[in-house]
Amino acid sequence: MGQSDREPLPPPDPGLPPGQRAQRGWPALYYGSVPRFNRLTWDLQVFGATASAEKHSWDFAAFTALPRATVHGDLHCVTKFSVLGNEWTGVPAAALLDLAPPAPGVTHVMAWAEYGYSANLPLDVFADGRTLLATHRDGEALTAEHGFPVRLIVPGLYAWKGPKWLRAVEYMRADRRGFWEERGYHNLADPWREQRYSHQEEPGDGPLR
Ligand SMILES: Nc1nc2c(c(=O)[nH]1)N[C@H]1C(S)=C(S)[C@@H](COP(=O)(O)O)O[C@H]1N2
Ligand SMILES: [Mo]
Repeated sequence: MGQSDREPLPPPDPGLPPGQRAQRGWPALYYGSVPRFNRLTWDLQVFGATASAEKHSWDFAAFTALPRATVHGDLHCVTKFSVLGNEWTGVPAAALLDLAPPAPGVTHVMAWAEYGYSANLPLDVFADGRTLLATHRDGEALTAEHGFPVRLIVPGLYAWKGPKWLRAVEYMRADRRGFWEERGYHNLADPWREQRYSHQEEPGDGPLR
């Protein structure tokens, strides 16, 4: 019997990336302060190099009606703790890309949060089926300090790549560094390769600072 005749095996538990330790509970970590949510003024925007050249936006009611999915994803903080075994529910980034298609030539996105926090991602990472605009963890709505009403979850990367209090996604035709990537953290942030700091970057890993 050939390999292709077998039932696919479930993916193995990836465990802890090098240099990380499992954290009990769920600490909240953020730069600055927790923004206050205002249902009347909140929106989520997609701007930059969209296919239509128009900005897209959803108010809170419209955002709540978007397609939803659940993914499993560990949260690896670059300060070396990992919160394992989370189940996230929210809007797949891929669904946002369908609703607000990028123009040809878009290679990266910038995810923007309240107060100007930002994180850059390659478009293919953003489009990955596990990347989620998460509203719930383990079935419960995010609390304010964990990003209510919505945060980005990028399970394969260090957690700073997932802005809490997400407000916008910018489509870009070239890479540009986000908040921590400008302040000494690695442009790519793969925890399995321990890409923690920008001094570890190889030529081509990111734009010059
Ligand atoms: N808006 C915003 N999002 C953010 C941060 C932040 O400072 N501001 N910190 C990041 C970092 S470094 C980590 S480790 C995770 C922490 O998520 P948690 O507080 O829910 O554990 O949020 C990420 N998202
Ligand atoms: Mo972090």
